Amino acid sequence: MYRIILLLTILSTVLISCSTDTKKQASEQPNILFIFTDDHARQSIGAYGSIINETPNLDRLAEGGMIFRNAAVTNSICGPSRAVILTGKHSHINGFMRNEGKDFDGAQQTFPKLLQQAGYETALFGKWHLGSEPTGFNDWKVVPGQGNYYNPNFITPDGNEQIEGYITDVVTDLTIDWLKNKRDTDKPFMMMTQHKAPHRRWLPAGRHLTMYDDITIPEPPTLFDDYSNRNRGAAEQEMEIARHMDPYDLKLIDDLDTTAEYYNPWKMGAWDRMTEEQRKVWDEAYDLKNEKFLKEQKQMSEKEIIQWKYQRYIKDYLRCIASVDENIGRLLDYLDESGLAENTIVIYSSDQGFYLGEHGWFDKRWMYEESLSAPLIIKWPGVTAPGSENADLVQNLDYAETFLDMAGVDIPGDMQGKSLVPLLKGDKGEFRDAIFYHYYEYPSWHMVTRHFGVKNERFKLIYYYLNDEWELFDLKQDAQEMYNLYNAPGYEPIVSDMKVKLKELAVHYQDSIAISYL
Ligand code: SGN
Ligand code: CA
Repeated sequence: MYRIILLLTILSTVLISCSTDTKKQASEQPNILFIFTDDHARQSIGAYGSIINETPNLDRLAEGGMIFRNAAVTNSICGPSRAVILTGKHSHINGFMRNEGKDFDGAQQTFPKLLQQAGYETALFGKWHLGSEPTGFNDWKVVPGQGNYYNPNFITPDGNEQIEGYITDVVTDLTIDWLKNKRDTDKPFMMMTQHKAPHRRWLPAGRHLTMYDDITIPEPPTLFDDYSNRNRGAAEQEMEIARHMDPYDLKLIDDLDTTAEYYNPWKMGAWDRMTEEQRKVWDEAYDLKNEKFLKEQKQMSEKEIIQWKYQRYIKDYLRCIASVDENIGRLLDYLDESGLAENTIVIYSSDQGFYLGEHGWFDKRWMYEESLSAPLIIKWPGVTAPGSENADLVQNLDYAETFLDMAGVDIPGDMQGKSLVPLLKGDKGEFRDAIFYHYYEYPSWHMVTRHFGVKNERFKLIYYYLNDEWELFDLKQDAQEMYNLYNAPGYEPIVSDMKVKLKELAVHYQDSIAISYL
């Protein structure tokens, strides 16, 4: 009898200590689910005040956590944004300054590696776009380059594979399958679910192809911008809905002229990869709409044609967002059903913002608000007040530090951002008085000239160094950034203060190119 009691005592002590251990781990090392899209503009998220679509699942995430109203990137382009996130360092330090160029150096310090060392299991599925293979992940499957919307190919540690389906669904399936069946349940996880959608050429899923058919989406007030009062690069870019969209963007692909400059068999690939069934659904959705336009366009004014292109573009873009939002719902449901939700931090962001017709544009790259901004929503159960908001000047430079801090891991001194954890806990002190930005990819796609700049809570100063032109915007008076105040009388003290701040930040972040111009 005594022995049995002893055994029971030992057993219960073990059980109690076991469960305290689990609790300790649970509270100290939460799971992290990072859901990341490609080119998702905040203007198309309900919680950010969208007037053009609804995103019930992103809104649900925001209602459960904190929405950042002033999150920005440091270099508004895909690969570079991803490299900044992985390293917590500006592009000139992590070495990945532009999409086109040398591969990401995967041997360097990244937050997934540091999380692994701290006991996390790490996984990444979807778009990667850094040239070299992922490092620091226990499991990964990434699309080559930009990837394909339909029946995508994946590069995996065990070779290549093609998965039938629509990419946003496939990437979510891979995520759920890993969480459910593959992960080591003794370890906390860091999961990076990285969608291709809504990247150009905005190919929606079959089930969304006729969504919005019967409505007209409101146009942004600057759709017909004439680029006066701005640096000359604003008029010289190649990202206008009016002039730079080709038949692939507009889904007018049936009668392509194979001798035209835009003709590109690689781009046909997007359509050729569809199964017969997928193609049938596609054709049924677009054929009649296209026929109508092709017939009517001869009678349409130039303005009406731009308006038609805008509607075609924005509807396809929003249909891609519909797939993203649905799949976020699936993931959140899975976390709820599996009991993981309670101890899983969910983050939603995108590699940069995007133009949804503002200034007549699509694409990104500029330090102007639409492309500088990124959505950032974080739900941390038990820590972040549900439905809370933050307006601090945060950047994607801060994500690595934040993830490490969430996991209780020391932030290396050479990372350049700051943890957002105090903000998530409700700290209201000043976080940062200004942010620094530098875009390099020129000449290249869309011809946005190189620039760097500084933004504080009211003003933005940008220097286009190849053209030696400056811009100053007062975001309070001119949220659309239509009037360059750089030479306006009365603004001299602001220009000079902003230049001081710009130099201070260039020095602080050790940006030798920027320093050489200041
Ligand atoms: C592709 C797109 C461009 C886009 C870049 C960079 N062309 O080259 O429109 O700016 O990607 O985008 S496409 O014909 O392939 O659609 S990024 O998000 O990867 O930086
Ligand atoms: Ca992108």
